[in-house]
Amino acid sequence: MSENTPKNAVVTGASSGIGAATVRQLRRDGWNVVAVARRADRLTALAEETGALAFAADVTRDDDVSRLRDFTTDAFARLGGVDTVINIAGGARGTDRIATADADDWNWMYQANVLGTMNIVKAFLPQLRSHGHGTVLNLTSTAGLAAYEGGAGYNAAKFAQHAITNALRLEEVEHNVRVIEVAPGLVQTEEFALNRLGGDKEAADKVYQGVEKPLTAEDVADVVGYAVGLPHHINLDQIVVRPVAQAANHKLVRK
Ligand code: 8X3
Repeated sequence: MSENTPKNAVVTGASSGIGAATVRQLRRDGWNVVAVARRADRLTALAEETGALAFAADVTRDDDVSRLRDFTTDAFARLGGVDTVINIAGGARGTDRIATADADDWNWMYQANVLGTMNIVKAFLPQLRSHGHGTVLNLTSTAGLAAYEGGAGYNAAKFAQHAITNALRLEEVEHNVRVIEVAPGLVQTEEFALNRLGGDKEAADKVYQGVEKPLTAEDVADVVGYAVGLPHHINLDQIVVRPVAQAANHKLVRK
């Protein structure tokens, strides 16, 4: 590894799905990882399995984020400091149309996807700048690139997260901070659709029904690991990743 090869990462949303798969991928690739999520029990199991360090925190809470920053600073102090921040925490709640939109769901989605990303980036930017070869990767969604019926609240949050990713790339270029967006389409994880649909397993299963091969969390983690593992002067600005069966958000082949 050259001296500019990134190797010390913070990964949020690590308790399940793409976040947990990303922690596993990075550990396999030889990274030091601080894995972050609210659910301590799941994090502990992941830490035991992978050798990542676990830190339980809610990315929407300022005090949690400050404690996370301090913990990570200490953890990576003798390893060259944090060089990579991967924002995977977030998610969807509800599929209501605007006519019946639930403001609490919208508020939760804005907090988790947008303010959570902002809080984490803001907390670690001073260290990424002083490192000299920092990377931020934000996991957005194809829902942040095109709107769809029943998607408005999630679309609004993901369009916003996509926008702050673009602004960040412009703002931080003088500090040599690389900013990557990974925007997945249909990914079958244990929790995404279940959370969105209020725990209705049958409805969640229908989201993927008949789709020959939806993406898996591991597929997306593979892409994330590739993007952050590239030499630092290469910036994959935006990676859109879908299953082949999904030619566009609204064009999904079901057999
Ligand atoms: C998930 C993609 O199509 O469910 O972020 O909005 S979609």
